[in-house]
Amino acid sequence: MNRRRFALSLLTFSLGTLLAFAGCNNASTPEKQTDDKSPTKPTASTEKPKIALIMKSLANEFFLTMQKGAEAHQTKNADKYTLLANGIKDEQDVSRQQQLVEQMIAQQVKAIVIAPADSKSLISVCKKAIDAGIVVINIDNKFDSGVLKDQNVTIPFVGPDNRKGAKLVGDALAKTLKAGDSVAILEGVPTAFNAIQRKNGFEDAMKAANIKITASQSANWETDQANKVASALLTAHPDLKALLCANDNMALGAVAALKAANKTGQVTIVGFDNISAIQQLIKEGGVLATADQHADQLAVFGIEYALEMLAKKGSPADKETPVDLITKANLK
Ligand code: ALL
Repeated sequence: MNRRRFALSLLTFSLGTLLAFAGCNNASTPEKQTDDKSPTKPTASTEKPKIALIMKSLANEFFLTMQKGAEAHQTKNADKYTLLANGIKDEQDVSRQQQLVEQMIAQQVKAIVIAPADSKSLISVCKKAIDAGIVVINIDNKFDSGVLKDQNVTIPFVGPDNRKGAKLVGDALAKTLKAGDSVAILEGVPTAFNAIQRKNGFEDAMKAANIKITASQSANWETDQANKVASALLTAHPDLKALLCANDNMALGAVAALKAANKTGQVTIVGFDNISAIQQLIKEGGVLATADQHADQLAVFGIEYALEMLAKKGSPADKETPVDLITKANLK
């Protein structure tokens, strides 16, 4: 390798390391601003819009992937906007997300793209943002339409049809079971609309195949909780043939519970998200299927829509984004 190429790879390596560090740091100190690299601050009139991305737990690979996707998009579009990426530490820390929205209002961002931890309780603070002239785009987990209506707010949802995604996963599972078999569902946070929709989608698939849902319990999207819930379910219902998990983190907890109960291979696990740990398990046969809702693109779709809204101030409408079934057969 000549000296120039060596210097170049060293630079790429250091940059990579730096970015990796920024990512790690982000998980423990979630607030972070991803700004452009221009040495001089633009004047007020030419200033690019600041877009805030507010996510949920950055301890979940799903949101790290989402953040990386958003950052890559901002880098490619550095002339169009600056990005403030924020997350929380605990899946259910709704009040921290509320504070983040307040902070973004105070920082006078032009748009907020939010994946709410709860579908109802973040609407008021988002309304406050809208009243302050900020464009708010809801991604990933849809706000409750009843509460939006009650509060007289319109917030467009850019995200997948979670019921459809869960149905795809449930159908793939049903093909491996027979009518009358019994299964259990591990639900996400019960106040999150996407958790409810995934439960519905799993139920649709099981009903269509005449499979009995013996139990359905929340493990709040968390691996540890899923591990406990799954262990208890395996003991209480020794005839269970499958565990349908509303996200991959919970599927990981269920896989560990199976192992601890010496039941690997006897109970089928399915998940939702297509995180790397699950891809590995799908390849090895420990997990049958998951749904890919394209975490790397989810925030990007929301950001692009926010930019569009900022440019032409049209009336906001929901946009459906893709969700695909992932099994061993189509896993790259
Ligand atoms: C949902 C996402 C993911 C994720 C979960 C945990 O909103 O769609 O499935 O695993 O949040 O926060």
